[in-house]
Amino acid sequence: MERYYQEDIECASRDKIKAIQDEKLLRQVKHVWDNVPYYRKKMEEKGLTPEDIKSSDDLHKLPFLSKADLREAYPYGLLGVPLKDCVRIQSTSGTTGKRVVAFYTQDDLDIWEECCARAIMAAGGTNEDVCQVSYGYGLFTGGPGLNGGSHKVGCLTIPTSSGNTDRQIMFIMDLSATILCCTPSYAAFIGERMKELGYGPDDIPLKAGIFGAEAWSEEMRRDIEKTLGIKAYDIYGLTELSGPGVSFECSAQGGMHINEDHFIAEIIDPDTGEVLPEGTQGELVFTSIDKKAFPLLRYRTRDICTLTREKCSCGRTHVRMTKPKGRSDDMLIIRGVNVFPSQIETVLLNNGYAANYQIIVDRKNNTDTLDVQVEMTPEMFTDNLGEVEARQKELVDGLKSMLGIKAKVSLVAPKSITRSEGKAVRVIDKRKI
Ligand code: DLL
Repeated sequence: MERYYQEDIECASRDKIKAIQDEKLLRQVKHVWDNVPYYRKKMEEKGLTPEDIKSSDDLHKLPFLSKADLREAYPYGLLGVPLKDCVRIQSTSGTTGKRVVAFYTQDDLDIWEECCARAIMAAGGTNEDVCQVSYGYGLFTGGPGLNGGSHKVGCLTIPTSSGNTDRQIMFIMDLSATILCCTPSYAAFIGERMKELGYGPDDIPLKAGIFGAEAWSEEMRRDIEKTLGIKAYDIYGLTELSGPGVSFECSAQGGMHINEDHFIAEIIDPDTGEVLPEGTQGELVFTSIDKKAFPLLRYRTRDICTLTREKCSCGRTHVRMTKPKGRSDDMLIIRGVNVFPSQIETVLLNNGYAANYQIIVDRKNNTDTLDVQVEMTPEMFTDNLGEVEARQKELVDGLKSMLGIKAKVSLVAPKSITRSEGKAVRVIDKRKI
C-alpha cells in the first residue's frame, strides 16, 4: 500500500499544481523584488518588474542565479528577511571555493522537514518505524533534514550521524532499525562490514534505505539492496534550496518526484540558457516559491538530468527527475570526450566489482590519462598474475565500449581504497591541482 504524508497535495491534479505554482510564484517574485536588492538589480537590468510575471508561464523571462552569484552575495546579499527572523543556517562543504551559507526561518524549516517526511513515507515509513539517520549532522543538511522528517512522521529516530561503523551496526541490530538514511557509499560500507560480521540480509531488521547526496548507479542500488535485504530509495536535494527532500523516490523507483508545491523545476541548455522541452536532457534549474529567508529564483544547479510528467504508478502527480548523472562540473573531459564517473561505476559493477574505486586523471606529454583503480572483491583476490591481467583487460574493454576512450585499469587488493562515511571522493583530477 502506498503511503503519503500529504496526499491531497502529493496527488493533486496537474491543474491544481499549476494554480498553486502560479499564485506562489507571483507572491515570491514580489517578495524578492521588495527585499533582495541583489536580485532586483538583475531584474532591472533585463527591464523587468514584478508585473511582467503574470504566471509560471513567464518564469523563463526571469534572470538566472548561479553559484557565482551566491559567492558574490556572500554572506547576506540574498537574504529575503531581517536576520532576526532567521533561526538557522546550513552550509556546504565548500570544496570548490567559498562555502554556500543558506538561511532559514522557522516556516522554511517546517516546509523542509515536511518534504523529508514525504520521502520517508514514500519509502513505506510510519510511526511504527525506527529510523536511523546516519547522514552527517551539523552544517551538512543530510542529518538535520532527515531527522526533522523522521520526527514529523513519528518514527523513533536514532540520530547516529555518520561514522563509527560498528556502533551504527550495533544500533541497527539492538534497536531493530527499519529505515536507514545515509549516503549510498556509506550504505555500501555498512553492508560490507555487516557481511564481515556474519550478518546476512535475513538477519538485518532494516526494510528500507533513503540514500542520496551523491550520484549512484542502478547497479550500486541493486548491490546494496541485496546485501542489506532492503528496498533502496533515492533522495535528492541541495543546500541552496533547503537540503534533502527537494525530490524523492516512491515505490515505483522510476525517478524522483519533485515537491512542486514548493519548487518549480526547469531543464535548460547549459550553454545557451534556453528552456528545453520535457524529456530532453539538460541542466536542472529550480525556483523556490515558498522559502522566505533564502528565496532563490531560477537557480542553476549544474545537475544534469531529464524531467517527465508521465503518470506514475504510486499515484503521485508531481513531475519526476531522473537520477542526476552527476554535476556538469563533475563531468570530466578526457581527450575531448565527456566522461561521468557514474558511467565508469556502471561498468565496474556490471563486471562483479563493488563500488570501491578511484578515478585518477592526469596529463602526460600533453595527453590526458585516465587511470581507474578498482578493488578486487575478497572472492576474486588472487596472486595469479595471469588471472589479474585477464580481469584488467576485461575492464579496459568494457570501459572502452562505454566511454569510447581507453583507460588504464589497476586492480588493487580488497580494502585498499579508503571507505567513505559521507560523500565519496571518486575522482582525483591532477590536471587541476
Ligand atoms: O547533498 C543534500 C542532500 C543530503 C541530498 C542528503 C540528499 C540526501 P549539498 O551538499 O548542497 O546537498 O549537495 C548538493 O549533491 O547539486 C547534486 O549534485 C548532489 N546530489 C544530491 N542528491 C543527489 C542524488 C546535499 N540523489 C548536490 N543523486 C546536488 C545524485 C545528488 N546527486
